[in-house]
Amino acid sequence: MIIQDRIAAKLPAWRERVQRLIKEFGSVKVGEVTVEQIYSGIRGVQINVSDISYIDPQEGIRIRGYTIPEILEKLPKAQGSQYPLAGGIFYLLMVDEIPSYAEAMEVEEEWRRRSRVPIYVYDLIRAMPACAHPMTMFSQAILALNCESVFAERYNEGMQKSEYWLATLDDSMNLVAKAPNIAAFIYNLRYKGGRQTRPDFDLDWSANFANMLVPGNENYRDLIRLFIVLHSDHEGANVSAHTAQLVNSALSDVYYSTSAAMCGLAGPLHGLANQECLRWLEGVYSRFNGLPDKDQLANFARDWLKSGQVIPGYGHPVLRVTDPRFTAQMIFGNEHFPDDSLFTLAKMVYEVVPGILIETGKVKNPWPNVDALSGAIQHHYGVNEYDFYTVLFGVSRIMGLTAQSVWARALGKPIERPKSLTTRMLEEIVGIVPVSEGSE
Ligand code: CMX
Repeated sequence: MIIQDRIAAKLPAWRERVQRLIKEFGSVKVGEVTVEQIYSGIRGVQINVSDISYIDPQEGIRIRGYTIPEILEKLPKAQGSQYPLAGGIFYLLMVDEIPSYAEAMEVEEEWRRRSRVPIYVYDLIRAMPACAHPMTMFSQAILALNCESVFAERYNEGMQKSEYWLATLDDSMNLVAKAPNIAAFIYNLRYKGGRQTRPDFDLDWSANFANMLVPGNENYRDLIRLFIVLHSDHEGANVSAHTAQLVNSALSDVYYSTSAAMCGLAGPLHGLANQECLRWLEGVYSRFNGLPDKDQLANFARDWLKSGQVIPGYGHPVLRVTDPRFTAQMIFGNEHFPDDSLFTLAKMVYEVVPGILIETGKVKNPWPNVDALSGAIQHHYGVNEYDFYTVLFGVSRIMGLTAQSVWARALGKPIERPKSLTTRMLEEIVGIVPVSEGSE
């Protein structure tokens, strides 16, 4: 398999770099942790190394060193399209090189061969109650696939540690290959009366996924090609990425770890924000019976904040500028449907809301993140069942999550085990209570 061969060729040098850091510089301090950081979501504490992607607060994400515009320009394009092949972004995430068209297509061909989803997964999804959120269905379906895990099987047979990454890669390829079929099945079962569109193996991976959701729409295929690139990875320490790393570090296979990551992505402060965004935009639209003017929107946003709620799609724990993934979607919308009503409203929100968030004096980043637009764009193509948006996000994010797992196992990362303290211990450390007997 092409990705396996390329990683294998790079591994000795990577292992040497990491081993040198641990052996020669293992005792060098990287940072310090404050009491405030412990109480505020271990914010900014460096807990992990991931070479797959990095977020610069002032610039946004770089995937394997490339910015979003560079990636969109350099990755090989699907035939007849100016948007990249998913096989190309996966290759970049995994191998750390921009692939040729032939290399990206080889990955896509491999996915095609692995794409069949066992019937029990569909049975499980069908058996879930009507109240189950699509993310619950998606996470459960991924978990059920654990029956197929190459890693679990080989581990039981006594696989060598040096081969963990190979089995993890095998599982990852299988999971990515099957994810679009599972997601489309959930969508059509939940919202389209169970009328499924069969996979079209003449289409590239993204276009095939798009076609199973919105059949026969070339522009929607391009949107999904773009969407997959934009959502594929966002550093190693956000909720879903960190969850996947933590679970996978216990040598739970990627079906366990990705399913767990999807549960984190399903939170309204993380991936569910795209669903919340569209709900918010629709709420504004119906409140004003159409587009408000800017003053009306500003007052609405102020009242919303006063009621104690967040404005979804705005803010970020790391970013301090407009998310370049938001900008890429804005360019797409302006090219394809500049006058769409919800898209126009989303643009107006971008002009008005940052100023309102700045007024609060507490929001560290008043600018939009990726979620501020993705729902409005899906809505344009008729995918207005916003409960489903985080599943779309999840299908793409599986690529980054699994790339991180493959490299973590390849570099021999051990099980994660940070340490927790008691409040009393912290009070002792800061010196406001005497050190108890028996403590140091
Ligand atoms: N609307 C209202 N208040 C906001 C806000 C927003 N969009 N963004 C931040 N704030 C508030 C916080 O709730 C916090 O208030 P309190 O001190 O009263 O608790 C204060 O501003 C400071 O927060 P921050 O340091 O600027 O932001 P955090 O790192 O704590 O939180 C995030 C980041 C994304 C959870 C937050 O900005 C938010 O809730 N945004 C809306 C939801 C959203 O868009 N999430 C998607 C994130 C993208 C992703 O998952 O990758």
